[in-house]
Amino acid sequence: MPHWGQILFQDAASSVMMQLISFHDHTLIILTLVLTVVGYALTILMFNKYVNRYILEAQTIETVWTILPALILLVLALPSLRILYITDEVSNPSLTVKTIGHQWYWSYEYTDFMNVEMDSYMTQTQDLNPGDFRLLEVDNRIVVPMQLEVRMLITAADVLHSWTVPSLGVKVDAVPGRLNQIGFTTSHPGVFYGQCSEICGANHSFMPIAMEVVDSKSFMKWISNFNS
Ligand SMILES: *[C@@H]1O[C@H](CO)[C@@H](O)[C@H](O)[C@H]1NC(C)=O
Ligand SMILES: [Cu+2]
Repeated sequence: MPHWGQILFQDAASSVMMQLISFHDHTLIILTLVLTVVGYALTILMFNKYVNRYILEAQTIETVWTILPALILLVLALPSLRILYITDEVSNPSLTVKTIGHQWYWSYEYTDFMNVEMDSYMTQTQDLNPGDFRLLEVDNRIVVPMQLEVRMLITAADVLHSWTVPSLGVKVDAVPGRLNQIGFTTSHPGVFYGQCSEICGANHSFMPIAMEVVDSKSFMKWISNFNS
């Protein structure tokens, strides 16, 4: 949940998001370094009239300023690729949930539990309770057990949507006729919010995602209520 004026990421609720935040900080440090060095060189150049007699055919400096940027790019690219592959990994999920984007709501199916199904519509502003978050609250939250790997299968029934939970580091396109997959493991219980992230029509802004992460006992209790 972001707060007013927040400029950085939401608190991480999964290990992937922790790594993404670390990567962001790492990139920002390198960016600052480059900006400082280039800024220093430019300033120095502007404030004196000297010229270098050996500026042409200067093999040494040209070697240095070719190799150095290449190394910097490598230091940015390798961790980025590593996280890309970690994000895609679905190794041993304990639960599969399927979500379908519709105009304009999400529906969820728990295929491991006799296909429990539900629609998840945004709570209208006039129906909010005190303390609720406007445009983020839904009537049926998706519930998942914490600290267990969950496999999400994501698709759409009509147009493109995108299922997104920023604090988990998850954003997956929901494409009609295609089943996308993502795995995530939450680190702690809580309610995590997201919003559809692919312009999908008039009510695109009004199909939020609210995910409740609870311990597995509470999850089993919640899911068994559907079958009774
Ligand atoms: C968008 O949602 C509002 C509120 O639920 C509804 O009144 C309106 O008809 C919807 N817009 C369209 C184009 O369906
Ligand atoms: Cu949308």
